[in-house]
Amino acid sequence: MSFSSAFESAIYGYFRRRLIEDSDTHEEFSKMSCFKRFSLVGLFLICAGQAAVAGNVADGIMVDDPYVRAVPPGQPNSASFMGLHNMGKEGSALTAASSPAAEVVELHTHTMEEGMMRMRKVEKIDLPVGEMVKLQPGGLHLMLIGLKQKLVQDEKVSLTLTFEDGSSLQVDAPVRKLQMRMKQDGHQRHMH
Ligand SMILES: [Cu+2]
Repeated sequence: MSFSSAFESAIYGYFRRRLIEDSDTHEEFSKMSCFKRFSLVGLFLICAGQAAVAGNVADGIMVDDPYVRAVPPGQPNSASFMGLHNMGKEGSALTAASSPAAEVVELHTHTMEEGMMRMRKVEKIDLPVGEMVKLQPGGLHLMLIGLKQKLVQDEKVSLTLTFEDGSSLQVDAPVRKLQMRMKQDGHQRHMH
């Protein structure tokens, strides 16, 4: 039995009891119960519909090609990249991330300061509705600080992404060697 039919029979049962108690005529009962049943079931469906539309941010986020950069053993930090496609109804933002593989995961971006690329922590990464935001080397990334395990190539690292509304999403990101060559006179540690 579906929820709505259970709901309907509960309402029907209520009005049957009313009929017995009030000794109304059968005709009056039928008219009233039909009308009330219709409006109450209708109200229930409207509420259910709104809940489905509102949903939560995590349900509308599609994660594209997540990965974690492989780093030599002993290196304390790494970074993770992915595309975040907001397919929901409203704009939102990524506000936090965590992983069992690192002490802390921060949201970072890169900025050019005095001709040098530097990375900087950001409070959130905006996710405009309908857009794909790319976390990629040299740009936005998730910074894995204080690695707690070896990052073995092709093994998966679990990441939890938390959005502005508090909803969260779990992502399994494989460890991959970075193909890009961005090493320049000693600044390579800023490059992810
Ligand atoms: Cu960083």
